[in-house]
Amino acid sequence: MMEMNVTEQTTENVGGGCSSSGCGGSNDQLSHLPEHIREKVHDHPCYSEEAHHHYARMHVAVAPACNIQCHYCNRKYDCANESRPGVVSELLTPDQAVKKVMAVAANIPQMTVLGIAGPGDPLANPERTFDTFRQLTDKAPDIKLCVSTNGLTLPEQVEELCKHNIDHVTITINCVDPDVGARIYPWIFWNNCRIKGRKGAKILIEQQQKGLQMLTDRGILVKVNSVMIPGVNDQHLEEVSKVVKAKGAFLHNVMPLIAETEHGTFYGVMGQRGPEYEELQELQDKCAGDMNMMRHCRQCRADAVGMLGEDRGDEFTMDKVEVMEVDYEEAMRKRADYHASIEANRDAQKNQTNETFVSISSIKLHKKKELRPVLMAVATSGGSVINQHFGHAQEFLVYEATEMDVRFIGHRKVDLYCSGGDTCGDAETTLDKIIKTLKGCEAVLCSKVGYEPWELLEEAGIQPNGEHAMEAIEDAVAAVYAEMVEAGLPDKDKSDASIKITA
Ligand code: CLF
Ligand code: SF4
Repeated sequence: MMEMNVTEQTTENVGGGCSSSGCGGSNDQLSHLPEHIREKVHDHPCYSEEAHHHYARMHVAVAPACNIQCHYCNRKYDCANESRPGVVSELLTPDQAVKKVMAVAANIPQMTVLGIAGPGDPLANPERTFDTFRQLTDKAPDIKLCVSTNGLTLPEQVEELCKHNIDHVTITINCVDPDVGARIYPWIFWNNCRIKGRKGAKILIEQQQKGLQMLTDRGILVKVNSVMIPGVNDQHLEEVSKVVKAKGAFLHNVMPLIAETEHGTFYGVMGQRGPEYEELQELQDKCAGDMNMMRHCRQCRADAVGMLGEDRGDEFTMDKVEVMEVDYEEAMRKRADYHASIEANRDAQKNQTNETFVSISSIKLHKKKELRPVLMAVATSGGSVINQHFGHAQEFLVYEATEMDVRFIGHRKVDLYCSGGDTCGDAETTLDKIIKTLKGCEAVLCSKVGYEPWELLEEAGIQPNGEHAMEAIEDAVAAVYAEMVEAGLPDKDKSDASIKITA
């Protein structure tokens, strides 16, 4: 059996110095990590791409204030460092946040992580943030705690973070050059003064780098988020990747800028564009030479609840939470059982043998032809399997298959094609948009697909495929690739237009 690499790679880089290594040998992307690091990331949906198919996170919006201004942020929207623009439904006190976390953890058994990520900067609201963490450490000891910050006050708060047993910290680092920073941050608030332009950016960068080093020195896993802003920092982020890797960051998450006029941000109003899918992937691939990349980020809201890519916040508004009766100890026992069953499933998936790549290689030898990669879209509602109807998908995961491996490269959001009832509303327009969003993909794998979309997808050069329902995603993508190779891969249409990433 030929070994296959699946999904993104991770590194062993805690406490300074990290070495990129592949994950060949099995589809366990964490297998090369030391045990204590594996334990930390194994069920964290952001730090492990594979885990995000199985486990959920939630955010509590307890941190309203911010100490810097980013050109991509408007205060009435969520912090764009960790969320797509959209108002936070409810700002919570720490007591309310704790109640909500316990209610969610009792009702969503997949939940493993509580993050504080806004709507402002958590460390600019230290009392509210640390009060929430303090209470949760005591009342919900099985939940991992996670925080995301712009890093301005990080060095002064590292000791406090350590006290709360916080293993995962995200710092948003968009630049390591103050001249670039001056084009992203108009001002920072520092020592009771507003400091503008390059001078402010320089302080911010120094604080971020110092905080990063302090965290990695203490064995805390640090993820670095960077917003890719074409024409501003896109050429600079490779350098950022190198610098943060050298300081021991665990993962780099390059996210697309989302800037729309209606968000009222500086960039939105000024018409600053976000990157195309291809531009984002190209930059992520370049950075991956130096660093392990996160590609499954959903830029979630500061009050998001559920699996990445879904938002169950409406089920847990405070008026509903207040009347929920929660026996947390009982819920914890049930969750432990549920997690054991998830792990049994994960183990079963890992143990599946895969002969596909052997067969691809023999076809290649036989045909003596270089094989090009193929992008495929997948509809899934979780569990690492193909289990969603085409018409029910609100996002598609995109995988790249080559003769050697299958790797996850990102997700694309779409409008729901089928919203129930006898008709599918404005289905034609919606389908047009979906097809446009899937451009570049040559197949779409789902549990089922209706006759109408089937025809139009085929016409657009995207082969619908419902034959691999309930199969593991990577195995199914590999199998479809083998079929395409066997049938003779057509030359790629070079005319694929770029598609803009939108919220
Ligand atoms: Fe939240 Fe962030 Fe922790 Fe995850 S999100 S604080 S590390 S628990 Fe995750 Fe959401 Fe992307 Fe953030 S998908 S926006 S990376
Ligand atoms: Fe907005 Fe977050 Fe930037 Fe603060 S750090 S300005 S909340 S995006």
